[in-house]
Amino acid sequence: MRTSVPHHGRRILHIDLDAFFVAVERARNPSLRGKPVAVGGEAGSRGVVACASYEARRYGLKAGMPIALAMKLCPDCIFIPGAFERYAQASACFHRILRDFTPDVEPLSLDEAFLDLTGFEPHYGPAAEAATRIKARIVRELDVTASVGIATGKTVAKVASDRCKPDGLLEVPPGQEAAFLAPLPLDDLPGLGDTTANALRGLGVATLGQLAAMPAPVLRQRLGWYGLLLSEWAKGRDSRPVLPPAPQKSFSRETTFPQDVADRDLLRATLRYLTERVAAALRAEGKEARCVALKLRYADFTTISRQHALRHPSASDDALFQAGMALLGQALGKRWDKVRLIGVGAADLVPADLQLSLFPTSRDRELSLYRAVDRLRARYGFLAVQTGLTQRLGRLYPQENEDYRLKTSALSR
Ligand code: TTP
Ligand code: MG
Repeated sequence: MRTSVPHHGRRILHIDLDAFFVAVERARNPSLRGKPVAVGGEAGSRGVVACASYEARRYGLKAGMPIALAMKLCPDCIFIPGAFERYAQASACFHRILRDFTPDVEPLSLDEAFLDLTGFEPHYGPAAEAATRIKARIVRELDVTASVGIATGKTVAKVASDRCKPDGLLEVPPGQEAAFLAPLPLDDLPGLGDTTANALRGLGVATLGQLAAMPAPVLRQRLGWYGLLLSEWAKGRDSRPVLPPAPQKSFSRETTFPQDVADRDLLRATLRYLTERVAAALRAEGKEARCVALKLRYADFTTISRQHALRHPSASDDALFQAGMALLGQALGKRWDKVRLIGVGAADLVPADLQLSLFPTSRDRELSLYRAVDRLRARYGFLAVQTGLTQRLGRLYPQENEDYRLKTSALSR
């Protein structure tokens, strides 16, 4: 139905969280509010600023600036080293909220996405109302503000959200795109790099209105097809669709040990932990795996990978772990040596069969148990529920955010 809507009738949202890393820090520590704050590197170190609060930006601080310079510009600024896991977690929550509103979400970065809300009026009211609800939900769940631009296409929506920061909402009505962009400098157009901007300025073009007015043959000659594309965008014409990412084909988690490991129990415990993470990720996506893979890297960096096909698709901790253990047993049977890295993956995915039958089978009971575990963990952190096996990892790894902090955090998906 939506494909029949012409491009100029679309309602595309661009949403971007405000001073994201700082906002996450402020949610945990409200005393940072209203003050110049920067996340990135340790104060006095050679790092750079990753994120500066709007108060700090008034002193000229911005992302990418060396900390040393930032300290000079704003001696009162509070510098925070930052913790990527926290931002990754907040980001996952942010993108989950967006997907609650529509599956048509194209994530752009940790704190940024496009949404296509065309045709959702009967459901959420006008797009601006939906945007207000999305913003409110993000504040409620993350205590972070967002800025939203709404337009008929991606380019104008993104420019609009940039221009209403922080905590803004700016809708460009259909037909107003070109007039909205016209007075803005070239740098405001996403996709227009420094080199092109300089080339255009050399031609006497300084604003998007002037770019839009350039004769096509001149642009074509100077900048090629790219020039024509930029000119279309500068006119506010952009029919590119919002593209949700392709469904994930596999899930995996791996970690490198702080020291090479010969202790089989420790290998088993780590495998158990990684498998639980993989299984939880599968369940969160409503998927089951037909194949389990084990990866081992020995101390001499030799790396092996072994797969095991499951008789029935599964997202059960135990079923996946048994398969992983069988693979580990076989691998170590062939070569018994110190292990540097261990990883587990789930592949050949199918949609989970979520129907519980009228007369519960043992599989159904297991499924309800895992759902309860997942709910507990969503509330109290991953370590709220542990098996005897994973508990011993506590001696090896520091805990952070109710989870073990492995050396290579299990971000690989
Ligand atoms: P941005 O959305 O570009 O910036 P921001 O959220 O800090 O501020 P705003 O959107 O309100 O202008 O980037 C999101 C996060 O990505 C940012 O908080 C920190 C991180 N980041 C870096 O680590 N290095 C960088 O150079 C940039 C630009 C961002
Ligand atoms: Mg941002």
